[in-house]
Amino acid sequence: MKTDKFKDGLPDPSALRDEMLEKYPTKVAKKRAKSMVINDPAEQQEVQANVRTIPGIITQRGCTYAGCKGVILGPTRNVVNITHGPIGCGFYSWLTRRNQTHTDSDMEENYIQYCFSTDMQDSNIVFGGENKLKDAIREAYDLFKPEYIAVFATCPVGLIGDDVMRVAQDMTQELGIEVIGFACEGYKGVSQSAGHHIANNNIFSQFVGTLEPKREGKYRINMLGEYNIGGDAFEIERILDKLDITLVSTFSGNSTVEQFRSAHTADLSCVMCHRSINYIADMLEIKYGIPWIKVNFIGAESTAKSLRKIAQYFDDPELTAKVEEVIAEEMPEVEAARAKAFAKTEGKLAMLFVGGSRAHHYQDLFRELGMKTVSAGYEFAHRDDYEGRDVIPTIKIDADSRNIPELDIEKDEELYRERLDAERKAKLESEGFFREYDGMMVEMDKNALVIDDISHWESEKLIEFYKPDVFCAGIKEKYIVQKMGIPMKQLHSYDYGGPYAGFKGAINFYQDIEVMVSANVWKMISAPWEKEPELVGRVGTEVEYA
Ligand code: CFM
Repeated sequence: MKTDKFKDGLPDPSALRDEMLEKYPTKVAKKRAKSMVINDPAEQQEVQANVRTIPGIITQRGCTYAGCKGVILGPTRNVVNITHGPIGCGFYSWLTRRNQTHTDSDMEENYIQYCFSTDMQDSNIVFGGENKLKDAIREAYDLFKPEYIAVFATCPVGLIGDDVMRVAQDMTQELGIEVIGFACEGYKGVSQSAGHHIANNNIFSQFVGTLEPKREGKYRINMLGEYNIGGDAFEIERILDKLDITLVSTFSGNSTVEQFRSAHTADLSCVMCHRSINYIADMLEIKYGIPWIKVNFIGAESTAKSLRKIAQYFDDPELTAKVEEVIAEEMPEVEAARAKAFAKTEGKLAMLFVGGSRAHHYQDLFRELGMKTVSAGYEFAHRDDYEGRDVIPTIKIDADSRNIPELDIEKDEELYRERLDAERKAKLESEGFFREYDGMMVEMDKNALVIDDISHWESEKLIEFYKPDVFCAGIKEKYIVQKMGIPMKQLHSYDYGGPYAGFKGAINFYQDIEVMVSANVWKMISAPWEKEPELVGRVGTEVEYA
C-alpha cells in the first residue's frame, strides 16, 4: 500500500522524460520531445498534437475510417453502415466497442448489431470494386428496406480509386432512399480525428435542417459528442427526463437519423466530447443560431455542474429549482458510494491515455475518489483539447489537416433564430459562458507528465517510474499493462462495465475502481521476461520524418 505516495506534490519527471527520449534516434527524439510536457498549470505550455505518428513507434492510434464509421456513424441505429473494404476493417469496427441503443418500439429499425462489408478480395483490388459495392447496397436494401445506407471507404478503396461518393449518388437514384458516401480512407488524416471531421461534415450538409418535428418541451437541447458507450447516454437521458429537458438530438449515441435532421430546432447545444464534435456545434450556431456550451457528465460533481449550467442558460426559476431538487435527490447515494470507496482509493495513482476527451473527463472521477492523475495524454486530440480553445487561432494548418475540407457555412435566412435577447447574450458572452473549453492541462497538477500519442516504450517507462494503481487505456494496451502487474481499466469500452456517466455512472465507477486498486492479483504474477533473459536489440536509422 503506498497511500498518499505523492502527498506533497508530484515529483519532477525530467529524468524520466530524458530517459524515454534517450533511446530514440536523434531526430525521433527531437520530434517526440515536443509531445511530452511537464505540466505547469500556471503557464501556457504548448504540446505538439495532431501530427503524424512516427512509423514503428507502436502508437495507440486508430485510423480515419475508424473515426468516421466506428465512432460517429456506428451508434446511429437506423442506418445500414456498409464498409467497402477488406473484411478486417468491418470486423474490427464491429462488436469491438459497446455502443448501445434502445428502440422506442419493436417495429423500429435497429442495425447496430450487424456488420456489413463488401469483403473485398484481390480480384477487386485489381479490377475495381465499385460493382461489388453496388451489389452489396442492393442486397442490403432487398433484405432490410432501410431508409438510409451509409458507405465507408477504407485504405485500399482509395488506393485503387473506387469512388464511393459517386456510387452513393447512383444508388440513391436507383433505390430512391438516401445512400450517403464517406470518403474516409484510413490514411486520409493522421488519426481517427480526421474521420470525425469527415463524418460530421457530411451529416451536417446532408441531414441537419431537413425535418421539422413538433416542437415540444420548454427546454430543447442537443447533446453533442456523447456516443452511448456502456449505456452512458441512457443515464444522461434518465436525468434529463427527470428535469423535463427535451433531448432533440444526440450526436450520436442512442440516435436516429431523424434526430440529426431535427437538430436545428433545439435551443442549446451541449458539447460532451469537444474533440470529435466541436465542428457541428459551431456549424449549428452559425447556420441556425443555436449557442453551445461545454458540459461534462463524467463525474457526479461535473454532472451537477453541467446541469446547473444548462439551467443558467434557460434562466427559468422552475428549471433551476428542479435541477437543485434532482441533484439533492441523487447525491446521497453517490456520496455514500464515494465514501465507501474513498477509504481504499485515497492517495492512489492513476494514468490515462485515451482518445481525445476521456483522458481529461475521467480525471474528475478520480479526483472524487481522492486519486491523483500522475500522467495523462490523448491519442489524437488537437492542441485546443490540451491547452484550451484560446490557442485555436495559433494552430498551424498543415498538409494533413488541409486534406479535410472545411465547410463554408452561412446563416440560413429562413431557419436562423436568435435564442436569447441581445443584452442577455452579450452578458453571458462576456462571462465566457459559451464556446468555452480550457482543455486538460490547466486542471492537472504541477509536474504531471502530459504526453500526446504515447508510444509503447514510453508507457512502459511511465509504469516503471510511477507504479500507478490503475492505468486507463484501450484493448491494445490492456494485456501488456496487466503483464507488468498493474490493474488496467479500459475507458473505450469500459471492460463491459458501466455506464460511468451521470450520478448512477459515478457510483458504478467508484465501485469498479475500488475493487481494482484493492486487488493484488496482478502483483502476484511474474511476467515471462522477469524470469528469462531478455534479448535487447536496436533497429533504426536516422531518417527524417516530416
Ligand atoms: Fe470523443 Fe468518444 Fe473520446 Fe472519440 Fe474514440 Fe470513443 Fe475515445 Mo475510443 S468520440 S474522443 S474517437 S469521447 S472511440 S466514444 S472512447 S478513443 S476518448
